Amino acid sequence: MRLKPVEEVDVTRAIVEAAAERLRDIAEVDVVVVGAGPSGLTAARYLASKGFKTVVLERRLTFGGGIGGGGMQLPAVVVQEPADALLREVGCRLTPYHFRRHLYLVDPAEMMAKLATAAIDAGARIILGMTVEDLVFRTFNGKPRVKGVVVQWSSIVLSGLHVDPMALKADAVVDCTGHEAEVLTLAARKMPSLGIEVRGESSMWASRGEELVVEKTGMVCPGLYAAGMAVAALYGLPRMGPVFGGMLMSGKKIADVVESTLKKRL
Ligand code: 48F
Repeated sequence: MRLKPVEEVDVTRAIVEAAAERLRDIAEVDVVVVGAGPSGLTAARYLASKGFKTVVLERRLTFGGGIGGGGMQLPAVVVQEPADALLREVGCRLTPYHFRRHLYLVDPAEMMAKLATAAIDAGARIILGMTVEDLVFRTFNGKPRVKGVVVQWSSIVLSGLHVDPMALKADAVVDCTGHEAEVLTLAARKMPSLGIEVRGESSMWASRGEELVVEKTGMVCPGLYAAGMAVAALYGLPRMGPVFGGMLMSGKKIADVVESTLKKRL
């Protein structure tokens, strides 16, 4: 079968029109999730399935965050019960580890692909190659409240050129940027009155880190939330290595927290 002819200019027009429509659509959303790692993709899936207009902004041109690196680049990661259920929901195949039956092995490529597919199928948008470089805020009774994000194409950021960024409006911004907690760090630096202090994660204690990261997942200040390793960085919790149950459960929890906060404001 022969491929149909393609006019270059049609490709150009089609992309420009589609991109303009998409960018206009995400200019104002309910929730911006920053980072398409395991916590961000899981948060986005649950938020979108709850009916929130959700966009995930990811700096790189791929989704998955730290999943793809497996454990020291060996192509497997571990998830523990009961978080295995969250991967089964998206169709991941899990192999029980024979020595500890509550631990399961997952293929990183499958996990990345299926978490992202599930988020997109639930209605979330994922924009790749976009960096969140600042926040939008307003003050209420003298206190700052986060109202959106300032974004730039990652390629522009990497170029070092001075190109003004643009802003997206959101009722909730969720920092899922991982170990660096980038959004929380810039909020701490630029809005000291918020009283945010990013302590940086501590050394490894997998089980404790997993437990605490889920427990501490939540709202950080009005309009700004944290999930995944950003929570560990914020509160100085132990790191955990290539165990992902806590990231998934944290993503699920933040969707519930955002839902209850936004509903209260209605
Ligand atoms: O690092 P990442 O996977 O964060 P996570 O969801 O999961 C952590 C685990 O992968 C692993 C672990 C498990 O125990 O320790 O490390 O907390 O994904 C974070 C994503 O955020 C993107 C970054 O490229 C990555 O894909 N990101 C970081 N800063 C920005 C950003 C930014 N300013 N704007 C947009 N994306």
